[in-house]
Amino acid sequence: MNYKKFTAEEAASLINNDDVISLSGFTATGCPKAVPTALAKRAEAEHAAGRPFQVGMYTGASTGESADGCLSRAHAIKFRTPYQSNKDSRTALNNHEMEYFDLHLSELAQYLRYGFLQKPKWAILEVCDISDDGKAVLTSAVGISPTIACLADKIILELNSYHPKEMVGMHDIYEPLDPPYRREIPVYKADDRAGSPYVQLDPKKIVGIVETNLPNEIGAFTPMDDVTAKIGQNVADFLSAEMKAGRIPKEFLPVQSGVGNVANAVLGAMGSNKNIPAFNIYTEVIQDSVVGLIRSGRVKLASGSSLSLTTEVLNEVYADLPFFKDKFLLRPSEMSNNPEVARRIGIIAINTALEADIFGHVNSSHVLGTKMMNGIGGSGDFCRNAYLSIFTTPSTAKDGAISAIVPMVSHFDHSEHSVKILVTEHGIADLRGLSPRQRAESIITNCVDPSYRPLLRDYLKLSRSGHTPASVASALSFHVAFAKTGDMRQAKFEA
Ligand code: 0RQ
Repeated sequence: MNYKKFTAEEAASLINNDDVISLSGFTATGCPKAVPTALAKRAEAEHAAGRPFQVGMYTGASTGESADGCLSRAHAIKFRTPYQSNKDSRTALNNHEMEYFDLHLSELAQYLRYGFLQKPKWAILEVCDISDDGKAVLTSAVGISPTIACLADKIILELNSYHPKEMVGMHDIYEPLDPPYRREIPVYKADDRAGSPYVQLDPKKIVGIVETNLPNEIGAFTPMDDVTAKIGQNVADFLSAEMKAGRIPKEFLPVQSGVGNVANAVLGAMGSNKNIPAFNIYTEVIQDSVVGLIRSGRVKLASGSSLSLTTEVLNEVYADLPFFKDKFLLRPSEMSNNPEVARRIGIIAINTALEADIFGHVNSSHVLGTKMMNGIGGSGDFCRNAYLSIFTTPSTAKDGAISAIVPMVSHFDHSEHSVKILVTEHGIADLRGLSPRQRAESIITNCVDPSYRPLLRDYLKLSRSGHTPASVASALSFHVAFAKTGDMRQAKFEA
């Protein structure tokens, strides 16, 4: 191999204050780890010497402890997009220590190509193999790698031997042309391939390679409890009834499933429901439950932007690569989350809400209106364009002191026009074809925790006129009550 080998510290020493870096990966998988960690140490040393040191940072989605975590603690990030889910980066952005902007994940690659955002100087990519003519095999995620590899002035590679070179062929690397030359992405079924198994790099841009052997940093899921199990069962029962009614074709449709504990449980429940035939997944993050479903034959193929698997489960996949290799397709986020593809292939989108309101608006990103949790991620890419868009949430949080269903969402991500089905552990509100008044009735009856139903019915009585019976004076009364008393059940309404 002709490329220079160097240490992570030597690589980090090339990056200057105010540079813009961009990383491979999508969630805490497939991301470089050694160079960002060395960069955080460099930032700390620069700060200790009284010099400023901060970089702008683009990634496919979130990253893990060795990028978002240590760089946030080192106060080394000036601006950041499009998604995060790390405790320290959440703290930093909620404390205004970094400028963060949330973006639909499918949009970042084209935003960069269109010149809407500052061009990255550096692309730092995790690969499992690289040829002398620049053919790079990515590891367990793709994200925005093909785009940043093209746009960045310089490339640093982390050649991570934790990931087997034999995974070549699992990736489908494709970048669309930009308007006015763009054509449709040629994916007509979840398992269609459109691109190449590797990312073509310009060898002249590769400044060096850091050799590593480091696992991903995906945290464990909380075990399924009664509430998540019931939500999963409700979704599975609903989909099976839709099939019986002829509203989902008998072959079934590709499933997109969001991030987190609830989403993991929902997929598990769908796999156990024998009325639902074996299905394909067309999603962004492939989580643990999918691996078991592939083994049992309940999932035929999973296309996504990342294997967001815990280390134990990823090791299981790597140990049995001949079996799994043709059952996963890893694609750029611009392709996995593409609205055009989602609409064409008829995705059943299942995402998790933090909060929903009685009219069907959803907040996926902000706790109590102001504090960012993770971000919108890909939920907006899918829900607006899905064949059927389902949002799930436990009906309450914090031992019942918070109702996840409120008079009006405290932050707005997905509108009543995109949210078709709402599911909690109590039941299913099918909002298709309902007016705002009917939606409110359906959500209160089927989804709201019984301890909040009378309050929400009282709220609805406040406004007797108008198409949407909202009360401007009391719309955020649940949130006000929580701020004042620590319990939304103490809400008081103004006429
Ligand atoms: O807090 O951890 O302190 O107990 O929120 O709640 O029930 O564990 O939910 O792990 O399934 O994540 C929306 C965050 C759900 C995730 C979200 C508190 C609750 C708990 C987490 P604790 P759960 P999950 C694909 C698509 C947006 C992006 C997306 C997410 C914590 O699914 O980030 O969908 N989605 N992307 O107590 C205050 C409320 C609350 C609340 C729950 N109403 N108010 N706190 N909590 N409801 C992926 C990608 O895009 C990459």
